[in-house]
Amino acid sequence: MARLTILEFPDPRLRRVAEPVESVSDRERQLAADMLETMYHARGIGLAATQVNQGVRLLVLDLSEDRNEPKVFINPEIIARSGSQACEEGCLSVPGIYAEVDRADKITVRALGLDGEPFEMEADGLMAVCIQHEIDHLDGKVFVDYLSPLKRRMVEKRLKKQKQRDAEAVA
Ligand code: GNR
Ligand code: NI
Repeated sequence: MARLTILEFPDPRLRRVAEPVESVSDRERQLAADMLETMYHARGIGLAATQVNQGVRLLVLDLSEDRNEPKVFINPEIIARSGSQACEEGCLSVPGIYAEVDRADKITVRALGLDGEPFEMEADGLMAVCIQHEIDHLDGKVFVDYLSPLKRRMVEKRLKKQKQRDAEAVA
């Protein structure tokens, strides 16, 4: 297993649209294991392959308290959605920034598992938010895209300042 580097907004590589996996192989199983290790280390509840610079439609998540219920979705598709909810979102690619986003409240997602077999799952609450957030990453979208242009500029400024401070601290 290996920990991977998480790209940070506004890295243009976060804008790439990921390609479907043609057949699930050891390559995808290794990537999923590395992404889970990366996600657990960063204390996130989800991670999309786009965030670790891999252009394939694969995401991982674990919303359990004990961090022992990893889930892997390959070529995920939302096949039904209903209702709406507003959730305060964060993102490992936008560190330290939190903002409310409106999403569907209930979804049904279809995907392939690590065994290559299709499955369907219903999700609501935070699980539904997380799956929508991760599929957005696979489509080159980041949650700050939903903010007003003004708020988004404030986020960009804050991240730039933080990066400068980080660089000065190392120097
Ligand atoms: O760790 C994460 N927490 C989170 C909280 C509210 C809504 C979405 C998320 S996903 C995020 C991890 C991440 O950036 N996944 O892409
Ligand atoms: Ni994210």
